[in-house]
Amino acid sequence: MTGTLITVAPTGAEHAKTDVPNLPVTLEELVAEAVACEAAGAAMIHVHVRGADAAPTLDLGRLTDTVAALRERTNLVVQLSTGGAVTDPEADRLRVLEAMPDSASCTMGTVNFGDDVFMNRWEFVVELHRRMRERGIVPEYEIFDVGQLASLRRLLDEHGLPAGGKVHVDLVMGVPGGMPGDTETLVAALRALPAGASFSATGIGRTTLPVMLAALSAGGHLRVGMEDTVSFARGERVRDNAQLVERAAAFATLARRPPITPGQARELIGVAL
Ligand code: KMH
Ligand code: ZN
Repeated sequence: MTGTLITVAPTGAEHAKTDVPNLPVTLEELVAEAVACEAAGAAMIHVHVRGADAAPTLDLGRLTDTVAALRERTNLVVQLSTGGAVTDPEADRLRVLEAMPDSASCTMGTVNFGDDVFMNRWEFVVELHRRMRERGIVPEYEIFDVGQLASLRRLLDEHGLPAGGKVHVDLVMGVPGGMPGDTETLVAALRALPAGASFSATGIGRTTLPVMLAALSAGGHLRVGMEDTVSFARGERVRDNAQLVERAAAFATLARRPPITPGQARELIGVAL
């Protein structure tokens, strides 16, 4: 694939609406952002939903409605987060799959997450992988630290390829407690990728641009969005998610790997057409 898959992660579970008023938290806000991001070059959306109080939730009804609305209004590959918020119980995180998205995230290990701990026990990871395969949902393996790539290779060796037969990894770099967001670490991670895997990368906060440029130069794909950064430049808040997608699309085009379409994204990661 010569183009660039741009995934938008518009909301996340960490930012509060009171701190970031333009964070999309209602279904209407989320769908409007998704439509604008698709027009700007995104092909996949990584979704966390919020409740009526704007707090993160894994409510199955809301997740199901969100998948339906995104499918109706966009052609984006719809990926639900099974990571949720650090406080979400495993059972709720597994239940996310019942909303039947095209894809879902699957984090490959436990990591310190700022002052919190993002728990991903081995048995839980295996269960996520198994249930996704059973339902034909394509995983995106989320990697917060380089050692988690060894766990991914173990998972594939012991439990086989995921639904769709392709392996797609997202390197989440620059989380305090995880791997740093720099070129040296990106290269180390690429050396540890399973053979034949495709990858995207995202840099949290001020690592956004260095990670984006390093990933592009290494032939990788990009994830951007207000889940990962709410500042566009020093002292300048992000206008909206489309602004981040537009910048990623511009860099990808300059690098002669322009954004791919949602159809090409399905082919890349193995989502049934
Ligand atoms: N919110 C983080 C604790 C994922 O979406 O799978 C986990 C996260 C990863 O965002
Ligand atoms: Zn997420």
